[in-house]
Amino acid sequence: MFFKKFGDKLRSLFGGRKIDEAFFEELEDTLIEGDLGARLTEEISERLREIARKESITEASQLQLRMKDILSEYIQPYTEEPRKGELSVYMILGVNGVGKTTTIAKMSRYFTGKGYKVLLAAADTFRAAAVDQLDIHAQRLGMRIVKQQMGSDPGAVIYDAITSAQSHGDDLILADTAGRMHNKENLMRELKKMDKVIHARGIKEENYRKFLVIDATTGQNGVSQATLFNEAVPLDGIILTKYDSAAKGGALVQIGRTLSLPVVFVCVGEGYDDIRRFDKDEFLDSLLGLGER
Ligand SMILES: Nc1nc2c(ncn2[C@@H]2O[C@H](COP(=O)(O)OP(=O)(O)OP(=O)(O)O)[C@@H](O)[C@H]2O)c(=O)[nH]1
Ligand SMILES: [Mg+2]
Repeated sequence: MFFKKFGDKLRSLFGGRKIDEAFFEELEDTLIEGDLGARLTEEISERLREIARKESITEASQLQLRMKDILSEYIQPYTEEPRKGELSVYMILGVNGVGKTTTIAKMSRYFTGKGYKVLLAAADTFRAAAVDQLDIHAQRLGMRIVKQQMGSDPGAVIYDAITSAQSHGDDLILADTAGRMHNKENLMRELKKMDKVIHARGIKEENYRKFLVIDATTGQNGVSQATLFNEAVPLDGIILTKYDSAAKGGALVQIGRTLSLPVVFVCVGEGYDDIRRFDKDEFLDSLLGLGER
């Protein structure tokens, strides 16, 4: 069988058939496959069964929009913008290889395009290549960057970045962080150090944000990552990457439902412009196979 996009599957499932037990069973299997998780799948299925019962709905097609209403309650866009004329620090977190560094490059271009003065901070000092990688993006995009040698204290990089941004009148620091799978204690310790520096340098709480990058191709793992990180440091939002490689966004709905974290950006490719603000309507339409994406 060929891999069929989740939305296409749902579209054909909802199309032209009567509601019966087999329909709900197929729906549940499809939702599980789409990374919505067992608990949430059951909840959605139950709610749809109840709607069908109460409203005497017999056509499956009539439930497709109702499912959108249900998912719509679970997932929200992150709507806050950085404040111009004040310094904000966005820490970009996430496990190995999810796309942190690439996303920072994209975000720097996005915010520069909106008139923000952006500074990059190479606070992933764990790998030598990590600093170089961000540096190459900075050069290509003409962004300012603050970096130190590999192995230096990420807190010190943040400290330098804040000093530099303040004297330069920047609005926004985008900080890359190390992606190795920390255990929770290590993760907390590292982030606490950076936290301390950020607070000590007078960055206001409302201008300090921690966003977690989740790779759409990792499915259910994304949910565990979000849970783990959010326990270690309260997160402010999620960025979904590689949505072009796997148009399965079910994990995002689960994260929204269980952790109440809003979605900031969705990334859809390796190019600098392959980044979109999260548009709930568009996202749910594509997830559910409603109309064209
Ligand atoms: N197709 C696709 N590829 C992406 C996207 N975002 C990032 N990538 C690719 O994913 C790979 C890893 O990206 P990085 O930005 O290096 O990820 P990272 O989280 O910084 O990785 P580490 O620093 O090793 O932890 C690269 O090959 C990127 O080009 C995306 O939205 N779509
Ligand atoms: Mg990186």
